[in-house]
Amino acid sequence: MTTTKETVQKSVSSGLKNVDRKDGKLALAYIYVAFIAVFLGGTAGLLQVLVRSGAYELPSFLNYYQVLTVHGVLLGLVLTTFFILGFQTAAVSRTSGTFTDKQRTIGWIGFWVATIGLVAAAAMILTNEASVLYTFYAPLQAHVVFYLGLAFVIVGSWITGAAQIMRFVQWKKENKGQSSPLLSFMVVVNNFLWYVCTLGVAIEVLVQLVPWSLGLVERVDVLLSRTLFWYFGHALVYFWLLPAYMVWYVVIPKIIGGKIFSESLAKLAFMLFLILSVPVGIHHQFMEPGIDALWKFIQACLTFFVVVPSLMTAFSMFATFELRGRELGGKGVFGWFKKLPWNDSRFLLPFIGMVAFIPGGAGGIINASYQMNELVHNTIWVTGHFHLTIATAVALTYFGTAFWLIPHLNGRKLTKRANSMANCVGILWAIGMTIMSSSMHIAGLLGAPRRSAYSEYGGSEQAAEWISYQVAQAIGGSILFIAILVITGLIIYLAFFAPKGEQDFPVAEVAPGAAKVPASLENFKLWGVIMIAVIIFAYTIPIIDIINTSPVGSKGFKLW
Ligand code: HAS
Ligand code: CU
Repeated sequence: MTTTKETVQKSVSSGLKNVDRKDGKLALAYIYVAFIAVFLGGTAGLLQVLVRSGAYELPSFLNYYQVLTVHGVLLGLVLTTFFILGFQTAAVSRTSGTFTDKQRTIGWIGFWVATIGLVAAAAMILTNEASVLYTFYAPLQAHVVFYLGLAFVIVGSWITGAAQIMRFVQWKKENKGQSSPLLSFMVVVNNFLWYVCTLGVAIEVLVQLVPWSLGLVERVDVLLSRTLFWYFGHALVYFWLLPAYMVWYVVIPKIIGGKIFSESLAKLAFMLFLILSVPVGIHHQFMEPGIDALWKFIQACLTFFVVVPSLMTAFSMFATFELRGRELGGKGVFGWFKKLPWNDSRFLLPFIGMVAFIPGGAGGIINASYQMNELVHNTIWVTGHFHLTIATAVALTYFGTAFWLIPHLNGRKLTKRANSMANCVGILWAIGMTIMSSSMHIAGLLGAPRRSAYSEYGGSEQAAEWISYQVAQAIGGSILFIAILVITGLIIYLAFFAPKGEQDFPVAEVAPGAAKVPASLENFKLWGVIMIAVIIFAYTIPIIDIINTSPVGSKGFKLW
């Protein structure tokens, strides 16, 4: 077992250290499932844009909302959760050291629990028993096996997450008084965030939806279920984002030959996400009656606070790029820009993601601006927003990471040609998403609804305005589908056919002369207490109100 203090420390500081093969297998299992989801979910996406262009009709055995459920569940829930658990396992093993056999076994138990859950939920969607979209809002009612399947995915993620935390705690014990390895620290923050936010959806599913779909109770409190969902749902988007930030903060500086701008800033940003990601969920419910305007306003303000750690991240990234570019002789205000390694897919894909996150984040701020939300809520503008954030900033970072991480874990190499193909993915994605997401934003402002199949609304003039944008969406979406095919080919190549070799797992060092990280930033108890306090503040009164004032509840509906 390689868990002595010396080996652990070597693993933290050395440049080229392989993740242990056995840990790698667990990470790969998760990552492969994630990419099966990419292929199937991407195919569903293609069908959707074609339907909405008005030029294509689905075969009679498929309905639009079933396809949309496949798309949202596979890409929004499965790709993300499975990739994150795989990446985080590798990241902890790389920076805290190899897992013990016991920790690894726990990791595998989590994988199987999650995978069994996934298969059960997928079977329900495919048999058209659960066309309830990825947010499974009541009163749409799915088969109970769908809800239980999702619950298993979450429990599985808790178990594997626990193994990652155990490895980190072991490192802490063996290295008392030292500041913890940044990447592992970030993983642990993300897992804590996940534990606290998934409690909301677990209560929704187990206490409300399961008994209701079994027929044990007739009615469900819809507003309560949606509030519990969004207590989880907004933090969910940061659970997706933080692994991308891990790559931006820790991996990218190494790839460009630079250093981490500030470890303290990075740790502070993550702790701010920990305390602010959950108590903002009501910004998804501004338009819902039954929640007092004061609490909507308070959570709108908290949402503006949670923008701050992203602004800190933007600042830190610009600083990293500029410092490195100048070191290489870049002159003038933007001279450094030319010095970045544009041919390296490990850099290019996450970088395109960062660029997309600028309008994506700005759109988020518009959404969060209470009154402006009236204009965009439930329009396809919101779909445009999250295709820039999750489906570009985050997804392209995941893809660019998988292309070096898979060969790192299975002892192969990202060859020059595979690297060029990966760059093609980045460029196709940038073009396809610019076309698709821009037209979604514009059509949304013109009133086009989201989550709706093709309709001319009885020849309405307003609906006629949307058609050209829907055609543009189909063009953008088709380009994205070509990218998905290239991605699938690349993943198969890297998994089974790429030449054997050593592929680095880049982990940057901190800039020399940096001040020691303040101990308070490592104090999980302190930040945990603040987190719980803010959540209790933001949610207690709204939830009591909802429970006290809700009408009798709703029966289940199956509208598909
Ligand atoms: Fe959002 C709806 C508000 C971020 C995902 N969001 C959604 C939905 C999803 C989603 C999936 O307030 C739909 C849910 C559903 O199905 O109903 N969102 C925000 C805000 C932020 C935000 C304030 N969202 C995200 C992220 C997501 C995501 C991240 C996924 C990963 N969102 C909302 C609201 C709604 C919403 C409302 C409800 C709408 C409704 O009515 O239904 C913020 O976190 C954004 C902060 C980000 C920034 C950008 C920082 C920029 C960086 C890049 C730097 C670039 C560099 C490169 C260095 C301030 C870090 C520079 C190089 C150059 C060359 C320029
Ligand atoms: Cu949100």
